[in-house]
Amino acid sequence: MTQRTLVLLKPDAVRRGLVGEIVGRIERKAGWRITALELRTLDRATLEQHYAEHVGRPFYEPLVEFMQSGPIVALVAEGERVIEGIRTLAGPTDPIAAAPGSIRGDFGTITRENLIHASDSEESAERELKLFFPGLV
Ligand code: FUP
Repeated sequence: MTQRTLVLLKPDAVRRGLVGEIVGRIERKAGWRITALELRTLDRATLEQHYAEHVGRPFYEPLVEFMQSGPIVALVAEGERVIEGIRTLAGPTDPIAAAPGSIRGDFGTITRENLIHASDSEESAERELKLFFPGLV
């Protein structure tokens, strides 16, 4: 089943020079392709929509601040079961709980700065792709 998903490489990943490392892991999966990629700094309005489900949680404000703290890389990846697949490459939200070999497990320590966002379902992917790449057909 070919799918499309939205990936964000967060400001910590860009600051630490890990873009190539993370994009390389996505590219190396057989048959997956990057079909859009852009470095950009996010505004609050975009982040409020992106993280709408977390409004009111204690980590929400620091998360939105952090996500505006520097440029991010937004990309679209396409391929066989890519939604579930990139979530597996990323590992769970808490990088200390994430297995070595996963992106968060290999490079992260604290939950807020966990390097990567990837859509968690087909519904989220559709919504997030529209938000970040509205021109995409
Ligand atoms: P994930 O789907 O793994 O990206 O994680 P969530 O959608 O649950 O959370 C989104 C982001 O909020 C995380 F990537 C980091 C941040 N967060 C915190 O800072 N603290 C928490 O306790 C939970 C999430």
